[in-house]
Amino acid sequence: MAKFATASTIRTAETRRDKPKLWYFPGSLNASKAAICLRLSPVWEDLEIRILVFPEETQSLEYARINPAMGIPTLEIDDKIIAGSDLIQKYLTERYPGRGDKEAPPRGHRPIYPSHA
Ligand SMILES: N[C@@H](CCC(=O)N[C@@H](CS)C(=O)NCC(=O)O)C(=O)O
Repeated sequence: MAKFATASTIRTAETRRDKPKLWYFPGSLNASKAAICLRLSPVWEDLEIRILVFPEETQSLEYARINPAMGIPTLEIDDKIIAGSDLIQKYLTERYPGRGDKEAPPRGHRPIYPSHA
């Protein structure tokens, strides 16, 4: 039975991946957030994307083995299986920051658009 939101988790995989793999469903906003984070990261260049059909494939045994909560998205990267866009964003920012992460203005920096108030 589908829920509305699933917990984010990070697990250690049995084998280390050379190439990251994103399990993605186009209708999921959380999957879109993860895809944007990946797009900003250098790992995008060598990313495998598995597009899932909802709910047939997201609730399949194959996917349950990757993500037992069967939520979307999941990223397999290095020796990790990361479920949830929030943890995917954190991992990429820490391990594989892209120009967007490194060059983003710090909090409190002046806004892009000047205030006319
Ligand atoms: N905490 C996760 C939530 C992931 C989540 O709940 N995804 C939804 C789709 S946007 C989902 O998989 N729903 C199906 C279900 O809960 O069974 C995140 O930040 O990505």
